Amino acid sequence: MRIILHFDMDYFFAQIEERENPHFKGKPIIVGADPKRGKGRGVVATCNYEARKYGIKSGMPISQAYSLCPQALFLPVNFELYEKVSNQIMEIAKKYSPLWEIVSLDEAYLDLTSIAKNFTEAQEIGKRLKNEIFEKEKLTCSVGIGPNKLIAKIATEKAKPNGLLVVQEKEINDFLDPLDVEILPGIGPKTAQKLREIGINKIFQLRKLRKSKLKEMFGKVGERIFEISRGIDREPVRSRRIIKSIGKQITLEKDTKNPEIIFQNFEEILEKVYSQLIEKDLYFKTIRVIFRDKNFKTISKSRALNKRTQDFRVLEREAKKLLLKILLKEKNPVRLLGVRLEVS
Ligand code: DCP
Ligand code: MG
Ligand code: MG
Repeated sequence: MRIILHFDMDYFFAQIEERENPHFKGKPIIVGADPKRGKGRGVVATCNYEARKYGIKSGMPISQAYSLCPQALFLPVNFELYEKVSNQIMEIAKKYSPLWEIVSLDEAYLDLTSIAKNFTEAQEIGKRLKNEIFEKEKLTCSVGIGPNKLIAKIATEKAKPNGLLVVQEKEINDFLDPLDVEILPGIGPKTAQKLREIGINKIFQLRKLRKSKLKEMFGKVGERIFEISRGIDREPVRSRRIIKSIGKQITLEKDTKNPEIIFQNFEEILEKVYSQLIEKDLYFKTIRVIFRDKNFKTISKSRALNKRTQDFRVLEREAKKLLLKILLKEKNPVRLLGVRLEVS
């Protein structure tokens, strides 16, 4: 039997902005791209709960957010500040268990199995963690505690904002029953849509499906859905990130020497790699460009930066320099291009 705690900061970027500018409090605040009076491109990173009342959400086009609430305060993303605050919060959290896993800037798991005798004790630890983060950082978070990561994470979601929720093993079914299937990590909008088409919206309905039916509908993923709908999750809390590098390579449709085609493909690779980086909330320090010519001769060049970064402009600039260096020397048509980043 395990006891897992999950916490997630409330409206993280926007809450930090409120803390830094107390006179903003009570107003709708949107952090993200410049709305340029409704003509801006880019998206909402997050917004506070006042802004959420207007239907604004993370990932929404900033122009749409502007039309929903033009009077909101639109603020640029001050990533350095949020990262610094995040590090401080994680330092606090790590004191509560030697077994921790940071999931993103504002979210982590702590395995309390060897720390707390039971869920009552775990709840006390959760309260202390919330209080310490609030005392030291003047920021609220939500905490979920459960017998595994899946249940702990959903409990946090249901505790939001500024709450704490404990779900014990014996309470799993009652807890999950009334929730929408889409709250389950692993059930995205597409899977949910397929389920809705056969009249399944809530988890108690999902649980009535046989495993064979789920397999027939979703293949291998169906087995996983069978388990998560019952709150079964065996994933351990992992203290160290295992990802050491991320990358992408593509074989061109035809071997070519045309710089326009080469760079067009290269930009596509860069965008794909960058979105992996952001998705996993990683930083890169070394960039490697891989080149293979029509005779399968393979060359790679890399460059290490002074400091880890998440900046796309740095990636683009440095990767293109490396590619140019290779292209100046290699005269044969290109067959394959790739980019790999060493990350942390
Ligand atoms: N973020 C982002 N783009 C997204 C989602 C999130 O830039 N599409 C950033 C801004 C968030 C932070 O990551 O503040 C944490 O994401 P969360 O999903 O935890 O969302 P919030 O903390 O903003 O709100 P909540 O209270 O729902 O956790
Ligand atoms: Mg959050
Ligand atoms: Mg989060």
